[in-house]
Amino acid sequence: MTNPPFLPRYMGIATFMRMPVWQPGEAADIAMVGVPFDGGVTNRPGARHGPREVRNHSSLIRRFSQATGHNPFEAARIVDAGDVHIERPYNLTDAHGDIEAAFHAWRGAGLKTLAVGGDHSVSLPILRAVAKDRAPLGLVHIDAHCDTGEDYAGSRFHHGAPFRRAAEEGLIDPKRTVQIGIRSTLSELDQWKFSRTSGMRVMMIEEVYKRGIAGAIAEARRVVGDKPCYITFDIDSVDPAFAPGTGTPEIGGLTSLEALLLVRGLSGLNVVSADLVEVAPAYDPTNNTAFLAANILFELLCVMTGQRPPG
Ligand SMILES: [Mn+2]
Repeated sequence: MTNPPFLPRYMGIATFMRMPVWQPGEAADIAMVGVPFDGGVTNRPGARHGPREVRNHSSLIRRFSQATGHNPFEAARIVDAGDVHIERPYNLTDAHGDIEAAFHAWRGAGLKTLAVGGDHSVSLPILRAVAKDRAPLGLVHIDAHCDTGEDYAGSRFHHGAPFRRAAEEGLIDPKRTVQIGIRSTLSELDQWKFSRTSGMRVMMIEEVYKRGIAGAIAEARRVVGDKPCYITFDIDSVDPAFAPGTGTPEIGGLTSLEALLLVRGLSGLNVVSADLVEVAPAYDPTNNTAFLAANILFELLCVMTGQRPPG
């Protein structure tokens, strides 16, 4: 077996962060997993191709955070546990069932998961598994959209409503949910009414701009507190100048640096698992979106492996 850190980064099979492929029964702490499903999109498809492209670009990630000195690969046993095998991709709720079952199995094996989507609808079946027996979880949700919408085209389940469903099912605590980076035009002025009426803390991009990243971090930490929480990062929170490879881009978003700093600032929270979603590589011939996603995943790994909050 080659030693990935010393193998040239363009060589070898492109697992997430060049970590070993996990086999059931092996001891590990954090499984990076792919969720190649985009049957829940309301507009442009393509996020099913996210995991493979992010795996490719994650080979560029090195071991240490230069900012904090943290090495997540030393702090925890991190593996690539492969993709959810979605046996029934043509039916949305069946596919969600396949996703949920896979995350139950990973959790049953004692693994925290860092999942790569897939459209944002996949966060709901993930939360069903991750929150089981310890619900409700707090939620840090970084996104251009609140994703707490009404039914769409006759479906309760789509990528614009997972956190409404998650709150209704008692998986997340709306009072310990913060949504950061929200912007864009709307179909209806009160499209995210559920966020407001359920008590979620919605931080629009204008507020992030006014507070600055440090202020946004402080507010997110206040809302979520010390109890167990989940982090979900939608790549469309970042401006399409940096991350055009996504199904529902919105201008006026975070810079790539702001996104890295924001995630890094969550260090010390009690994070049980996390995901990054909505990378649709076909819309970005530069592949910078997947490369950014890989770097955000590195920051999430640092947060999940006991990185001390930067001072
Ligand atoms: Mn989203």
